[in-house]
Amino acid sequence: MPPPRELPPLYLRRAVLRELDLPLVRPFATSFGVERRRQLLLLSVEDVEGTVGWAECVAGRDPLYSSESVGTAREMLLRYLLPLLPSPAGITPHRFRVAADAYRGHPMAKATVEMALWDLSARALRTPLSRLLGGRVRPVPVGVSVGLQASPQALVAQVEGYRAAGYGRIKLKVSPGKDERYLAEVRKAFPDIPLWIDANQAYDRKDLSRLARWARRFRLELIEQPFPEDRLLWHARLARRLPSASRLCLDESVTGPGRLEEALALRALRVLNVKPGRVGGLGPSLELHYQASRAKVPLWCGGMLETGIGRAHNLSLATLPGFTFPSDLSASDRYYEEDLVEPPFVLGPGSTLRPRPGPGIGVDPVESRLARRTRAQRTLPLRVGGRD
Ligand code: OSB
Ligand code: MG
Repeated sequence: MPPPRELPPLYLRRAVLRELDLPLVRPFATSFGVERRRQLLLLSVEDVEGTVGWAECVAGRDPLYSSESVGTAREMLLRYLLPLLPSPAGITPHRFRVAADAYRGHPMAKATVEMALWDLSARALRTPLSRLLGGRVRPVPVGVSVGLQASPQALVAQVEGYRAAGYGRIKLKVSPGKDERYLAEVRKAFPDIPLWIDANQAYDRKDLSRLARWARRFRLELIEQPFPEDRLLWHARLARRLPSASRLCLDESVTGPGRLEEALALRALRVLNVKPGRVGGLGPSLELHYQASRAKVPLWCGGMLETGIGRAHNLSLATLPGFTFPSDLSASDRYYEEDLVEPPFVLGPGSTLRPRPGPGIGVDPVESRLARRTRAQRTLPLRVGGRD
């Protein structure tokens, strides 16, 4: 890994941690649960010049996708992580990461602070975050992730809607019982679309042969995280059985560079889904990008139903050269009636999303929407005695 680029230290004045509640345009069902609204933590950090950096925490209300939740992240942020910020020598995303490493786990909580510091650093330098990360401002290929539906017909109708809206590849959530018949109907209705599936760990090793069969029968381009997070060997076994046109992709299993090294050694993946909000932030994501690219494993950026703030971060990361597979970064109206940011993200030609050229992530929340959606708010003074 090349040494992290040293960013100028930031001198902070305050942080504001908000808890928001936003209704989704439609329920999002996965093998681990149904989300109807997104409850999220939103963090802003302000430096002594008054520049503000933003980030959102991807933890869900309940610990279903991973062990973290809004509650655990709130506790980590208020009690352990935000208190690391006041520093006489200033703070950078990397310095924060090193300090936060003293605490085990809680990558989503850590990522919230780390990513807000990246946005603030880029804004203070008046440069787009994508540039600061080593990407370039370019349209990013994207697709859409479709939740579990009540019937195969309902799923076909959803896919139809997204295809009409311009999405290229379609990722279907699957879970035991809502799989084969659903896939068969979608493949029949759309013989040629690029089709992915994501199981969020819901299958068992006894399902290995069925999964391999579906890969051929339904011409699946990608199978994401079929087995539990810690079952790298099962993933490696399935990867060996897949036709070359079907790639095994890991999401939850890849918690950081150490786990990726092991997964690569075992050949347990041929594509990597990176979610900066899940792996501890953008610094760790850059390491994963470097490692995967060196191993010739293509990447794409996953999503966690983020608002425009989190999506803008993800989009900045997805401008890096290794992100060649279409990312789970859809337009604002796929998630929310009214996104937090204005203008909303809209799907561009060829199923792409365009990062904003502005400094940092290039978007700000609309004050009135923030006020309307905020359920609780804590302001933390961060000034080091005597400064400012
Ligand atoms: O596994 O990719 C996932 C949403 C919540 C939790 C886990 C996942 C997802 C998605 C949504 O697939 C993708 C998006 O934000 O567009
Ligand atoms: Mg996934």
